[in-house]
Order: sequence, then structure tokens, then C-alpha cells
Amino acid sequence: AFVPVPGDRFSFGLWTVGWQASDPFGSATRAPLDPVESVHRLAELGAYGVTFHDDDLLATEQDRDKAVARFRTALAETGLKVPMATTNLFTHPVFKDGGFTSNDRGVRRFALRKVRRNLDLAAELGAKIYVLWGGREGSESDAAKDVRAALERYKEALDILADYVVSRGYDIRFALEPKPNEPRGDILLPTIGHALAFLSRLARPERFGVNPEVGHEQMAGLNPVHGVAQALWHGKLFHIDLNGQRGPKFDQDLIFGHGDLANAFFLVDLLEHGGYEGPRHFDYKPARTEDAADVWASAAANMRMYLILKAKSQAFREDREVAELLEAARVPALGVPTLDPDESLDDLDSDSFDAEAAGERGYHFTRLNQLALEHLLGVR
Ligand code: GLT
Ligand code: MN
Ligand code: MN
Ligand code: MN
Repeated sequence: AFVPVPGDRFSFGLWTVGWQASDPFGSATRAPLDPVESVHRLAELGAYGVTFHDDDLLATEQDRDKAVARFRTALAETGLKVPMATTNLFTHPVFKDGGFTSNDRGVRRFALRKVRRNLDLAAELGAKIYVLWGGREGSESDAAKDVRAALERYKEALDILADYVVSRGYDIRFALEPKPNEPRGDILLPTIGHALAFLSRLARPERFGVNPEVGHEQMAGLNPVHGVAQALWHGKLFHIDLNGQRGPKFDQDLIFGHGDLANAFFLVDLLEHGGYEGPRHFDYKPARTEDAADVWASAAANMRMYLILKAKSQAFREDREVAELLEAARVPALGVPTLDPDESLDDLDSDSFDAEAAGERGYHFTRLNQLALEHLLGVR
């Protein structure tokens, strides 16, 4: 049990397993990983897809054409898919003040060119989603950035990229990935809510959705289950980055479930029953303490955690006592419209509702939550 197969649609970024583990205080603890090895290892572990930044392909081969050719061969040999691709607009010093929203116009033009080149490759490799994580789009001081102008330039860039994709006939949609801070002091589009509001102002909003990352919402002190549910409600959950985080601190990128486990349980329950059909993409970092072999144990752990939580969520839903408690807690009743189709606000005058009695009635949410946690702990 809990052995992943491609039908589970698990995917990993090359930059996750390939992370060499340098941090602001210490140098790399692992050697560069050949993307070809990553493709083979991930396929052997039961993954369905691999994703990449333009620059990830160059980890061990500097010649782009050769690197792309080797990557393609590995994909063909393993059957691994490329459901998503993205651009690195954050590592090179040129992007220190951002890509699309740098105060330097030349940088903004350079960033667009870099994205266009990788969009072409993404389309060739069959990617349907293009992620835009604007990690450097932001500032450390409020004097440095005219935020309204920056949002205008952000919109300009995304409108240009959407026009390009349409003009080329690419079957690609964009997913904006929010993050509140790190590497910038403050990043633009810091949460799912900010990104959803922003994309509604774009020229082609239908081409844009979000790619929420579990840990990024938690860094902002928010509940990813609520944010992801809202994205689903808007029809905007185009992709998702699963990982773990323990509270508001630096971006930990832990293995999925190794942060807030109860939150991960309810997130899997939402994804499995909320109509999300995209890849289950892991954006985690193998801990700096781990060696080259441990990396693959950590990759496997992400998928195993997801499958365990999926089974637990299923058992929770099939538990008769849970069904009764859900009923008692009036959870299904929230699905009933508040007014009948033929009613108007005036009709409420004749309601004989007893507010005092309703105010005294308990909702039994504690018992429901306890049952969920007991399923999670495997004691039911
Ligand atoms: C980077 C970032 C991630 C984004 C990736 C996409 S790269 O590692 O920390 O959260 O998803 O650009
Ligand atoms: Mn992260
Ligand atoms: Mn991410
Ligand atoms: Mn990350």
C-alpha cells in the first residue's frame, strides 16, 4: 500500500531534488545533480511528471541545446511528463530588484525575453501550465518601490505574455505563485487573495490562475485550506505546490506533511473531493543534513505522505459516526441556499425563528475535529 503510480499524478521540480543545500549561512552540502538522473529516479519512484526552470536544465551541462536534448531523451526513456515549466527570474544579480517590475526598464525587457524563450520550450515539451513566481518582485523599503506603478508593469508583462501564447496557439495557461516575503523583504502578490484580485484586472484573465504553495500561506499566518478552497471556488486553482512549514518563519520547504500535519490532512481531503484535477506537485527541499541517497528517500516520503493522507481522508468520510456528526454539526446544511427560489428579503418578516434557542445550541465541532484527528492518528 501507499506505493505511488503515474495515475496519482505526482510531480517534482528539478530544483527540489536537485537543491544543493546552500543557505545564507553555509555553502552547498551536495553535488550538482544531473537532470537526467533526476528524471530516471523520479520515474522509478512512481512519479508522473517533472517540472523545471529554464536554468535548472543547465545544472551539469552548460550547452543549452545539449542539455535540452539529453533531457528529452530521458523523458522519452521513462515516459515522465512535463506538466509545468517556469522561469528563473531571481538567481542572477540582474534580477536583484525584480524581473517584470524592476525599476530598470532594460531588466524588464530582458526578463520578458527570458520567459519567452522558455515558454517556447515548455510548449514543445507539452507543458499546459506555466508558473510565475515573482520572488524578486518587491522591495525592502517603501521609498524604493512605487507599488502602483509596479503592479501596472506586472500587468503589462503578463498581458504581453498571454498575447504571445495566444498568437503562437500554445495550449498554456499561467499560474501566479504567491509568497509574502523571502528573498525580498516584501513580495508583490503576497497571498492567494492578492493574486486572485490582481489577475481579474489582466487583459486575458481566463488564461491566469494561481499556484498556491502550502508553506507560503503559512508563512503569512494564513490557512492554506481556506485559501486553496477559495481558489477552487473562483475556478482558479490551476496548479499547487505541496510542502511543509512550521509556522511563520523562513521558508522551510519541508516534506509534505512534515510541517502542520492536521492541515495537510484537510488539504488532501479538499484536493481529493473538491474537484482539483491537476498534478500534485511537490515543491520541497531535501534537508541540508541529507546526503545524495537521502534525497530520494525524501522524494518518496512526499508521495507516501500524500497517499497515506488520502487513505485517511477516505476512511474519515466513510465512517458512519463521522457522517452522523457532520449532520449534527449541520455541515451539509450550509449547501442549502438561504432563501427559497421564490422568496425575497421581505418574506423573512414572517419567520418564526427563535434566536435565543439557536444561540444556546452547540455545533459539536469539537467532537468532529477529534474524530478527524483520531483517523489521522490511526486509532479508529
Ligand atoms: C523557487 C521558489 C518556489 C517556486 C519556484 C518556481 S522556484 O524555488 O521558492 O516556491 O515555486 O519558480
Ligand atoms: Mn517555499
Ligand atoms: Mn513553490
Ligand atoms: Mn520553493
